[in-house]
This record gives sequence, C-alpha cells and structure tokens, in this order.
Amino acid sequence: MQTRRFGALAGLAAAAVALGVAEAVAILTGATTSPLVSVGGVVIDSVPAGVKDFAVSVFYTYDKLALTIGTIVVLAVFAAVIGILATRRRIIGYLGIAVFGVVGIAAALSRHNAPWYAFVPTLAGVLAGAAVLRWLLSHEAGYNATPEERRWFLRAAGYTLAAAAVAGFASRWWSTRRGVEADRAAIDLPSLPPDTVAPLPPSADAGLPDLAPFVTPNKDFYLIDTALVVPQLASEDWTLRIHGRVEKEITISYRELLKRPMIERYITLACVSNEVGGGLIGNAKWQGVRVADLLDEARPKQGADQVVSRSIDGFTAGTPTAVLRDGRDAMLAIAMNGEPLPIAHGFPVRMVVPGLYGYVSATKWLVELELTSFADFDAYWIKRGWSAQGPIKTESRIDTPRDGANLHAGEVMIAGVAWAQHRGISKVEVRVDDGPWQAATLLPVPSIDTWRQWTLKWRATPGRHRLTVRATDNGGQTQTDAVAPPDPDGATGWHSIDVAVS
Ligand SMILES: Nc1nc2c(c(=O)[nH]1)N[C@H]1C(S)=C(S)[C@@H](COP(=O)(O)O)O[C@H]1N2
Ligand SMILES: [Mo]
Repeated sequence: MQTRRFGALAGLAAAAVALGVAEAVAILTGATTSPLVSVGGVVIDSVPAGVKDFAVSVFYTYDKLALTIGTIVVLAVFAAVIGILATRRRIIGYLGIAVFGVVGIAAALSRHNAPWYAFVPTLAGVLAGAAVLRWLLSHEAGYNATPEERRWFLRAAGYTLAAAAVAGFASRWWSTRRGVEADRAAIDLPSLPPDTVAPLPPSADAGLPDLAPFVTPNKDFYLIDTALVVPQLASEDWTLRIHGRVEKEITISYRELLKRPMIERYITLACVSNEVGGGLIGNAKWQGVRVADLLDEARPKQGADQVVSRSIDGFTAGTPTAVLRDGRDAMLAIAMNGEPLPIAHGFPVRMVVPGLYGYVSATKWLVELELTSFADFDAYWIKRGWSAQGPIKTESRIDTPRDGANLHAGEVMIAGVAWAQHRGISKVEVRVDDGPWQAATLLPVPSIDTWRQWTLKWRATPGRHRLTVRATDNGGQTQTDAVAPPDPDGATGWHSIDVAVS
C-alpha cells in the first residue's frame, strides 16, 4: 500500500515535469500550441465510436475548462498507474512514459503545417520525465524506508510536482498573452459597395424582452467546437489551400482574400446538437468571399462531390460541392456583425453555408478546402456516427413567455423564432392546449437564409396552459411533430411550454 502510494506520487511528479518541460520548450521553439493541447486534442478525437453517445454529450457541448480538467485527470490517472507499476519493474515506467511520448509526438506532428521539429518539445519532456521517475524511484520509500527516507521522498516529489505545475501554468499564461487579439484588432475590413449588402428590414425585430434578438450579438453567439484551446492563427500566417480533385490548385493568402469581391449577408447558423427549444442557434451578418467563386477557379473534377473544409486544429467538415455551387451565399467569412471574426468564432477565416448544420459546413480557423468524394472521405463527426448530409430541419421556438412562467389573465404576447434556412418560413402557428392552430404574425426578413421572428397576441384565461408552436417552410412543408433526438441528423418535434395564468 505504501509502496503503491509512493509509486503513484513519483509517476505524477514525472508526468508533471514532462508536461512542464514540453510546454516550456514548445514556447522556446515558437510552436503555436503545446503538447498537452495536442495530446488533449488526440484524446478528444480518438474517443472510440463505442462510447460515441457518451463522447458526444461530454466532448461536444461541454465547455473548455471541463475538457482541460478532464484531460489532465486522464493523464494523471495514467501517470499514477505507470508510477505504481514502475515500483515493481522500472522498465514498465519507462515504457509508460514512452507511450506518452509516442502519443505526444504523433499528435504534434499530425497537426496542420507542423514543422519538422514539432517532436522536440515532447521528446524533451519525456526525457525529463523519465529522469525524474528514475531519480525518485532510486530512493527507498516503501515498506523498508526509514521515516527520514520517506520524508525526503515526499518533499522531493512534492516540490517537483509544484515546480512543474507552476512552470506549466506560467508558460500557458505567456502563450495566451502572445495570442492574436492584437492582430485581429488591427485588421481593416474592406468596405463593400452598398448593393452587395442585404438590407435589414427595420421591423425584423419585435424587440420584446426574452425574445432572441434578430441579430445575435457576437458575445452571445453560441460556441461549439472540439478545440481544447482556441487556435491562435495570425492573419499573416494564414493561407488557404484548395486542392485534391481540382484542375488547378489554389493557394491564397489573407491579404489576397481581402482584395477579392465580397458579399455581406445575414445567415442563421445552427448546431445539429440543438435540442427542440434549445439555444445552439444564432443569426449574424457575415462578410466574406463566395466559396463558389474560388471553386470556379479551381475547377473541381468529375466526381468530386464533396468539399472537405479543414481547420488548423484538424477538424473537418464535408459539404456537398453541389450545395456550394447552387447559387446560395456560401462564403469564406472574415467578419461577423461588422467586426473581424472573433477568435473563438474562427479568426481569421471560417466557412458559413446557409441551410446546413455547422458540423457539415461551418469550419472555423479554416486552412484547407479539399475536393474529394463522399465515398472516399468521412469528415470529423461522420466518423463518429453522425449523418454525412446535414440540411437544417424546419424548427420553431417559443421565447416568451418563458416555460413555467406565472402570468396575469388578459392580453399576453407570445413570441419566438422559426427557421428553415435557405427554404424560408412561410407560416408559424401556435396552439393553446388542444385548441385550434392560430396563425402568428411573421416579421420581415432580409432573405430565406435567416430565422424569422413571430408574435401572437393571446387572451390568457386563468388556469394552467400548454403553448405549442409549429412552423411551415416556403415549400409548404410543416414541421414534423415526430420527436427525434439530435443524433444523427438533427432533432425534430414541436416546442411546447407550460404557463400558469391567474
Ligand atoms: N475548427 C472547427 N470548426 C467548427 C467546429 C469544430 O469543432 N472545429 N464545430 C462546428 C460546429 S458543430 C458548429 S455548430 C459550428 C459552431 O460555430 P460557432 O461556434 O461559431 O457558433 O462550428 C463548426 N465549425
Ligand atoms: Mo454543431
């Protein structure tokens, strides 16, 4: 028992030193990311399909802090086990550390544009970790140890752990400080000719409390991605490579992208993981270059029916080539609501495609477009069991009153949003309890690519009531009441809320 505890402590100290040294060396060699982040990324990406549902619920929508802590906990358990095994056979300890090293080096080298020396930080960390393990385990601290020996061991391991943790956090703090926020703030967005901007009808927003505003402010826009830390990609380092099954490969810099003809459009982005009534949806004004223009230049070859957009952090989304070229305003966006793309939303460049869920279209920190076929390549979430095709399903949501609200009898304004991107919303109806469907008032929209606010005045009578909403798209298709979960291609069902009127 004692020996085990000391072994675990030695393992933890060795791992902490390995990570701290790797982190520090990564910064010295000018790497844009750290081994912990690369390994964390690999951990996230390689969660087996067998635990897919668990992985999705934990890794998909969870916040970054939980992810970081989770990764550290996993690494710590692994390190402790290695330390314990190493007290029996030293070689197992070294082998365990070697596994760390292989994973770390593979992760670092697998990153987009990884320099040839990307293995150096991990190698340095692993060697330091092995040395610490050897040093600590060469001192007797188990059954036969004297109290002095034990005290020495605890102190040595404790100080090592603490020093490594401080070094690790200091490096992390330093590297975030060197982030690209200053670069982003210095960007001069090209101004657009007035006819390229979709005007916003002044009455698109009813301006009711609790009703989602027509344009979602950047700070309130939902965030979904698999990146353990937000990639810091400077605009001057950015290039986009369009390659694969094309007649002409294209590489374009940020400066060149900014010189191209641009459009500005309101487009509502939605996440496939959004539950009925959920908030993983937002509407923004995006400015960017049409994807179709770039594809026309690259000239996709016969059979290249999928465009795989790849992020600097390895995320991929697969979009039908036909959708990108069917005339809709699919774009490589550089600005969101009039400012350079926020870093968390994909700075410097992301893709935005009206009508498709984000996981098949909206790649942030975009660096590559690869023309291929759906038969030849499965993108990130497709490998994990989600549908390869992800058109957004017609949905609607009641924002006000709130679910569970206590209301006074009399006139109540019911309002919410409805969406069927790139088809458009033609009708929204609300039902009180089992009463008849009543048509809501639809507010104007700039295009069929955004959500649409709706309102309905209700004469509320005392008692408990259930309010239900459903929408119909411009093709006359009414939103289905069949309840389906988000997995594999988007939730369906009608949104209902319960209110008490007195
Ligand atoms: N690089 C990268 N881009 C990504 C993702 C990701 O995990 N990594 N997630 C996608 C998903 S699932 C969605 S719904 C949208 C969300 O975009 P937002 O975070 O700007 O709202 O980004 C897409 N782009
Ligand atoms: Mo998503």
